[in-house]
Amino acid sequence: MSLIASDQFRIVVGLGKSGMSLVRFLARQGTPFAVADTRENPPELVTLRSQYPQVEVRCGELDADFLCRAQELYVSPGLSLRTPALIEAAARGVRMSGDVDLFARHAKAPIVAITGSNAKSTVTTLVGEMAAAAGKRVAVGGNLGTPALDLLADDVELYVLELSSFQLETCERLNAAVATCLNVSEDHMDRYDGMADYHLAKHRIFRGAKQVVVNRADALSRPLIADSVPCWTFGTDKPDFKAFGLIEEGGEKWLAFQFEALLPVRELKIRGAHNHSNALAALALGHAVGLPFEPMLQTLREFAGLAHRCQWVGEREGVNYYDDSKATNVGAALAAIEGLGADIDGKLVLLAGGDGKGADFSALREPVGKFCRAVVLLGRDAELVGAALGDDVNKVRVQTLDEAVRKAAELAQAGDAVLLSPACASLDMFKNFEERGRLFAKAVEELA
Ligand code: UMA
Ligand code: ADP
Repeated sequence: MSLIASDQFRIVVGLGKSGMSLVRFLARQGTPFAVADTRENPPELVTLRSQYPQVEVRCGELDADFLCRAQELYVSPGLSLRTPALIEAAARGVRMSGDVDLFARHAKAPIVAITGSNAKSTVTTLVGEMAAAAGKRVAVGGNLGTPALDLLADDVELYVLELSSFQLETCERLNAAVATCLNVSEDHMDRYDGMADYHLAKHRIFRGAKQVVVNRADALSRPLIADSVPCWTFGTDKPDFKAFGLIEEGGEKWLAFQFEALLPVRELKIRGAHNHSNALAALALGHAVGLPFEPMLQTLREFAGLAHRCQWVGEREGVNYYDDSKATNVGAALAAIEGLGADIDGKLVLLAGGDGKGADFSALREPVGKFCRAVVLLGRDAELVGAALGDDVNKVRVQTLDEAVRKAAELAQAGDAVLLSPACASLDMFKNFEERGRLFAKAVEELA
């Protein structure tokens, strides 16, 4: 394949899952391209070499001169655009793009676009299941599951995409039928220059959106858009016009739209105030794209939640064990501690720590003081988390997850819950959050 600069030539930067979806897409389109990855042995190298042996691949440190042979780069969400070679290529006039940008240019069906610091996967899955229950041919993916470009198909009637701030950085204009930023709390501070920078990346989701959904409880979820763009809201307070919320009727709480009660929260399988908010967000998004209420409510009655999100994994001697391994930031752990803490008779024994991604853990201090009997700390940033919690709570430092579970079992009393909600990423000790959750459940199973 020739490497002469042309207005057709592209380079895929990053050969992971999304990079490989770009390779498939560009090959299908007949666009000439090459691949680069800073890693010597990127995850999809073997697949690429066997399926597309003619494609040039450059592994190791990025070479700006090589990148400048392309008119456009498709950069992995795993790489910051502030990587020096990418800055240089951009300065020399190469356009920066990504898989979601390309997806948006080619998708023919409406897009429901979902970002936020937390609850993305839960709400994305819910909206996907609601659409399927309403009889739509729906394709669900993005940051969760299948990469966006692999979803493109002529017969799809609705796309539901979970999008990370990383993916949005390279997305110029998504033109979603409805877009939401569910909530914004500190995350990925090792990649962004503070909260304003992170917020800006997330809010790119609203570019070209035809409707928006806003969280009434989170001012940072509200986009700067023209008044003419229809805006639906959700929140766990009483709803008003164009709003989803909670109302009291017959002595119990109901999910409601405007003044109409839809479903008693007792019929939801997912628990905690944060999940009421998630159910309402999904209803708002589904309603915005015309899904009828009945199949949406049926989905809410049946949805038992995703694995590793406050998932019950066992009971020993009156103590329940919950896997919330997906709580990889402070906001998520807060929701779990407050949600579960208020829901049980006893106290929580919390397992926390891992790769803290530069976060400030001080917001955990008060809810931990209120709801936790003890905290078992593990992982690279255990000391940082421990220091932020202060000295009023019993803290125990351990080296392994097995040891953490055994320690937690000793500390917990009947009626308590042991909660793995680390407020940190897992990558310092585990392959991913799924592995951390699976090993937690296994350790619980192995308790004598
Ligand atoms: N990397 C390099 N050099 C490169 C490219 C990547 O060192 O040239 C490293 C980076 O540390 C990077 C990691 O490899 O973080 C993964 O990059 P990748 O290109 O191999 O990633 P993919 O397999 O394409 O996965 C990406 C998303 N990963 C990230 O954003 C880090 C996946 O989200 C997503 O599911 C997938 O595309 C399909 O769309 C994962 C994720 O952790 C689940 N997302 C973050 C989150 O949810 O918090 C944002
Ligand atoms: P994401 O895809 O954004 O990481 P998930 O649906 O996978 O979101 O949930 C991740 C974590 O966030 C869960 O472990 C849960 O404890 C927490 N969480 C769920 N809903 C909310 C919410 N509405 N607000 C804050 N945290 C939440």
